[in-house]
Amino acid sequence: MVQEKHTRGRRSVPDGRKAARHRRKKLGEHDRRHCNSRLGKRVLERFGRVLRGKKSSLILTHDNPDPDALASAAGMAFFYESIANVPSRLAYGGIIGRAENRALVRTLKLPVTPLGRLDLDEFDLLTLVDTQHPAGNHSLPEDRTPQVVIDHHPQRSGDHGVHLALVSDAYGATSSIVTEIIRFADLEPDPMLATALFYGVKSDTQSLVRRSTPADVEAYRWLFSRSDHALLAEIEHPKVPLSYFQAYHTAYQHARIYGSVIMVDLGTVYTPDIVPEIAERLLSLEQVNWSVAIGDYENELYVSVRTNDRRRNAGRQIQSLTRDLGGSAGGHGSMAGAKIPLTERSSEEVITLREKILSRFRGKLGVADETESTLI
Ligand SMILES: [Mn+2]
Repeated sequence: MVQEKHTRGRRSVPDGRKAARHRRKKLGEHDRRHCNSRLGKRVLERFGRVLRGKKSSLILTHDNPDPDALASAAGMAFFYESIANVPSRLAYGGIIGRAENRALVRTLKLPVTPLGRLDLDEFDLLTLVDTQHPAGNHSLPEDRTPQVVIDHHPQRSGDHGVHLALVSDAYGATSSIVTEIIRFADLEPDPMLATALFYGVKSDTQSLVRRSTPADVEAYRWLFSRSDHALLAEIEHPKVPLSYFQAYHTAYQHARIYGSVIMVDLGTVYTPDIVPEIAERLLSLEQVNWSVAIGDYENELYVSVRTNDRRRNAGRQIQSLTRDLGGSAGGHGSMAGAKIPLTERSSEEVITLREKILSRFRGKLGVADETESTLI
């Protein structure tokens, strides 16, 4: 039993040297010193072509950006500045709500601006990070096409007109892709940027425990020695507002368990990213394999789904369950989210919608006939 576990562990995280030797075979002579990278060897040339003659770049994250998105944006700004002298503005839609994310921006002094305060016409280079044009979870107007897209979510169709798309779910974090780009260019990030990227990889992969690949392990290792661990500790253990404890109180009070599924309607939340955080927390309950949390913020209903059932795909579940509700949805194997507009719905319709979503999940997850029990 112990032996079997050991073998399985080794298979999922292959020996670094062996993996490097394997990759070295696939890459050309020129790239030998970057043998850990999975990017094509022409990636720098491709960036060179896109950046040629550009004066001003805008790097946009997905709405309500997480550390991976923010760090990736900062990393790309550093890359553009270093290889082509092109200055960037970093922008996001929605809000930076989670205490850790606010601490990341504050502590590392990331110069991010809400997209609404910027004039898109002032930029001749548009980059999307940690999202894709058709994903629908960012604030880039439909009629704008980014020239560059860097993302680790499953590839979406319809990304037409993009010059350079580095989209691969062979990475657990966009920060890992950005780190490879930086290494490819032989650049050395300062400790602030290294810390941001390190936290991006760490938080998106839950310290390499979930959804991590050898590429993430390599980025993590490389960034670890360059990070400022005192700053990192400040970011990871921030002070939180009173509303944070109130949100958890609501969650524990209203959570309902149906067999191996736990669900909660959080009502109106103080920040959208408390919804996935609570879904994540509830999944840690013994015997629970699925958690669903919903909550509204500024006339939008946020839905988060988490699972530790490796045979099922949370992203597919949420897409099939929310497709007809007029929102956008996306996600990976174990985590997914959706956002449904509530404007143009009466308060009665909103109540019905919330109940409908939760009951659809119960049906789809096969617990419609399970008796309901409370968490506390
Ligand atoms: Mn990410």
